Amino acid sequence: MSDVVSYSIVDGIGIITVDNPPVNALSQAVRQGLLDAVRTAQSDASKAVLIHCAGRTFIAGADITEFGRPQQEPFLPDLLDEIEASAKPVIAALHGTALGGGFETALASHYRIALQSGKVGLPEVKLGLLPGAGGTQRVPRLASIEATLDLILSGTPVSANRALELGLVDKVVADDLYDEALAYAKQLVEEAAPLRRTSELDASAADKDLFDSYRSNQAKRARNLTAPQRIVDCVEAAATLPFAEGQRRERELFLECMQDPQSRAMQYMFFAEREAGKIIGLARDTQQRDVRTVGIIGGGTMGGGIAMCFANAGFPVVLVEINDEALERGLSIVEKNYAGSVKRGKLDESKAAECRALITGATDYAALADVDLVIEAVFEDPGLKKDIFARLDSICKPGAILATNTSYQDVDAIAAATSRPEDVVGMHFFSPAHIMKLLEVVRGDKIADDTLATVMALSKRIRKVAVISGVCYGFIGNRMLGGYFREAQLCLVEGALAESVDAAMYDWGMAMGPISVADLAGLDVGYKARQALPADEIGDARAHRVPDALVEMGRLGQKSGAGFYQYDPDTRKKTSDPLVTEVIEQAAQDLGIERRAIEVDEIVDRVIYALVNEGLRILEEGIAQRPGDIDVVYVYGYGFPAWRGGPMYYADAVGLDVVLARINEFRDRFGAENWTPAPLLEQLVAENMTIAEWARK
Ligand code: 3H9
Repeated sequence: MSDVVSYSIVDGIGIITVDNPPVNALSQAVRQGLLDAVRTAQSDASKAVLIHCAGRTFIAGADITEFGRPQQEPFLPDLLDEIEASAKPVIAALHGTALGGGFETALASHYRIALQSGKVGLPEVKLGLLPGAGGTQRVPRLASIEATLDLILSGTPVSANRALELGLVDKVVADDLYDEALAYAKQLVEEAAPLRRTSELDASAADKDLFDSYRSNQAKRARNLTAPQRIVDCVEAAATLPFAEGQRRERELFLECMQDPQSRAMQYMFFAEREAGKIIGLARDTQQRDVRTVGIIGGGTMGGGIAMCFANAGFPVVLVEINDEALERGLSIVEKNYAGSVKRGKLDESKAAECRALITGATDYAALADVDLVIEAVFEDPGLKKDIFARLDSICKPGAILATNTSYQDVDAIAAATSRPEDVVGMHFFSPAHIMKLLEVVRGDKIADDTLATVMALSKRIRKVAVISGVCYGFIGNRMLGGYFREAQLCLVEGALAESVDAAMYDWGMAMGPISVADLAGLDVGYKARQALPADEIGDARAHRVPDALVEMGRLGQKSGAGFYQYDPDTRKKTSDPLVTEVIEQAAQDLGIERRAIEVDEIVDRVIYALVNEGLRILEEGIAQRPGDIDVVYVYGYGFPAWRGGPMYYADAVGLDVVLARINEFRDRFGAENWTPAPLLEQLVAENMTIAEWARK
């Protein structure tokens, strides 16, 4: 029939097989193949039609690589209408992840059988889209309105068994999906089962208040996002209009999403995330080391969180601390975190107990002699870290990977403390490590290819999004953050208030304003780090004036109950503190700065363009492999809004000439020390090129 869709008749059943690796996405060729096969089946000897897929999954959705180009016929909604209109029963056999347009194909079939290990879902919202091939109209004809909205608005797939409970599939089997599906099809033929067309069923009912409450809830939870509101509109249309009219509404709103810059940014992020895992200069099939056991040095918040990441993925972990007391404290934090995960419904009790049992403790480095990977997670003291690596060198078995979880330090210098720098790598986790998705993998000068390839593959097993960074102070994320925080702090002394800087950035889309982030991280962390640095590396001293004054007043941030804000000891709810405004005003006076009103636009541009400018330097120096990697770091590690696509994508979207003009304006107003445009920015503007175009060269 075609390269990607084949058709044959087995035992009277027309078997359509989709075989379009890696995930059987609905490319034009697959859509055409499906249409041809369904049409053939209408007039041949088959009595029913079975759609199934080769490889690891049923169709995982529309082919996202085709988005943004003119769509070619057959269009998916038309194809699915034709499948549903088939005069012979159509059965979909689901395994792997039946997602998006793939699940919509199943919903347009008359019966659905699924493998127990399979999942179904409509993740379009994660791409800034809505299910555009009948998903918003057919799901509420099988499941309740609440279940429909929860499924589509979360974008999170559900298990086959849950789908059965919801009425979204008809039968779940433990294994042998193909044989079971064939038998099911034959049984339906024998029973002369009706053509159960989903579009002909009545949609579930719900009153207007329910839709409105979802709208207002989404306005808070999915702040600034347009797709969730359109999804509620579509499902309301399903509940109130005949199928064909609802479908028209879905089409209109789907096309609106497609035109929306938010969706383009989120599609870009989808591919940037996958691209980040690829190591430039290394073959995809580079040999990997076998990692089965893990040792972690340091049972603090970070070490405990890292231990959980590995235990959750099934690795036995030994946590090493300096004495019994510290070890007990570390293990009790792990215990508390697991209890929290159970309470929040993230893990069930037995799974949590299973994971917890994988973590053991020790107070002697001898426990690390046989592990395959050691991660050092002690506090940021370069001397201590080097001592630890020298000890590991003498204790660990040959071939063990030795990783440091430093956020700033020179990984090459740490590697040089061992006789095996090829085995040393940076693994910079973000706090809380068992929750945050990002992992910066730091590639030292002497690292072996198989060390790097192993760590990148491992990061996928522990469900992190890994990005490779070269060695520099702060790597990609924290290095860029320097300018971001500097400008936020300078805005304060020049005239803004903590609340107005936070509000400007939060409203722009950041998960949290920079001043609140500083309080959360602890103002003493930067204070101590600055004291360890030579004066010429501290940066603009005016920017540290207020946080340093607060630390010296004992206001360390959230953990001490006060920093830039006051925190309720029980709820951690923050309130403004007039005393902080006084500290800011005093700092301005001491610095001879006359405070002025600062517009929101100025706050946003200073803070974000500082990020962009440093990002361009990082690119130019080759610290990041590609602009998308920087974007992934910021979206997954620093709360940058995915719908703006990360700082590099954002700069291209604004226009590099606009960014350069504004940076030049800031240079003229505030001085070249903080505002010298990155050479790459000037070069790209001169050559009339975007960052994305430069990266493709
Ligand atoms: C939609 O369906 C719209 C409709 O409602 C309406 C239309 C009118 N297209 O993630 P992985 C590639 S919107 C093209 O590493 P995993 C991916 O780039 C769509 N390519 O594997 C990667 O390529 P490479 C709704 C796709 O096992 C390779 O496959 N569907 C697509 O960790 C492996 O991917 C979704 O949003 C695609 N749809 O996870 C599902 N999907 O190797 C999106 C994947 O060159 N996909 N690729 O880097 C996923 O969630 C995961 O990929 C999946 C597998 C769970 C399927």
